[in-house]
Amino acid sequence: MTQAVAIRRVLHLDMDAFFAAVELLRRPDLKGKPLIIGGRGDPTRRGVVATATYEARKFGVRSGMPFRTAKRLCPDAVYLPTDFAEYTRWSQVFKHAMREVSPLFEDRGIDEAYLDISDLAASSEQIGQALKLRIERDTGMTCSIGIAPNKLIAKIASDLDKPDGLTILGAHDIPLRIWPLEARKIPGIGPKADERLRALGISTIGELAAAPLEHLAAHFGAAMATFMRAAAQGRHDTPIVTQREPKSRSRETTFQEDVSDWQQIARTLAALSARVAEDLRARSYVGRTVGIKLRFADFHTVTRDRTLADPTNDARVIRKAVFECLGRIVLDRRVRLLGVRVTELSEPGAHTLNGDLLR
Ligand code: DCP
Ligand code: CA
Repeated sequence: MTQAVAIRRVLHLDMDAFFAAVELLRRPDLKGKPLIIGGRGDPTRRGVVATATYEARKFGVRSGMPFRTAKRLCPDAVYLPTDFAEYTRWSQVFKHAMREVSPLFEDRGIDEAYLDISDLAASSEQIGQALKLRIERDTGMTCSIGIAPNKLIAKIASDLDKPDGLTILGAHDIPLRIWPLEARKIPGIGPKADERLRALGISTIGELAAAPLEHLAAHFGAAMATFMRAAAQGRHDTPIVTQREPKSRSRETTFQEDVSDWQQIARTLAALSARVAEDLRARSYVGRTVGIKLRFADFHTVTRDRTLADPTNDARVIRKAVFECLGRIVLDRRVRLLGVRVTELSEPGAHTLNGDLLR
């Protein structure tokens, strides 16, 4: 008797030179030029490259590189500052297109996400092509897609034919397409682990797949050894995690006794702002609209909100907006409850973004 084994199809999508591609939407005159995005966009000041166009990458410019080094490698590049609010906005556009393909969507940061397309009727080729077209139509930007039997191989696949790639791999393609790659192409194998693998004579994914488990475990511990070898063999079955984005974060407090002291109201709102900011930072969210809620002793409740130019999780920015909202309420009665809420949240992403973008 044969039993049908459901073959998973996981799609990983990664936008091409994302920050730079967004900048080119409003500066099409810069198309084809080496372009570097980062910090304040001023190469005479200290800064780090967030990303560079493929034209600049030809000179060796890479994400995370100091401006100084980039300038030496590619003296003629054009520099632009990062505009995180704009990247977040476009991030939501391509993710919306993905969610329409399937609700089995996993957000992995500002410019990448997974979809589980196992149960769709269309072929992987059709799904991948249609999604690329839709995103190009909606955003004017290209992306690279990998489709494979699991998340890990799909992510490696999306990187194989960048930019504007579509790479579809079945289990049978793994020996030919994945095994020749360097072991550090496996997400989770960093430069240190890679170096230690090389010391053991293992430099490719194929060599890792064939290494005896005990041998690996002796150097990396059982858990890491098992993960690495299974990943290299194409065995990796973590599911798509479809966490719904929270719509808002808020904190409120009810006084033991109703208050009329303005100082105490201000202090309480400042503390609530700090707690909401901390909560946002802990979850790596930024929010665009800050609001307050104030309930008087007679239960009459008023709210005010203010939308910021840039999404934030900075306590000082939130507190300032909160006080502006407070200024729009007439405090003519005793106050029973105060609340602070930040809405229109977005996720800066799983990437280690350059420090000036976050926090
Ligand atoms: N980023 C950053 N600092 C880094 C790495 C990335 O600020 N050290 C930002 C800028 C990138 C975005 O995150 O545009 C996405 O990162 P990717 O690694 O996916 O790089 P790109 O999208 O720029 O290029 P690629 O075409 O290689 O995906
Ligand atoms: Ca990218």
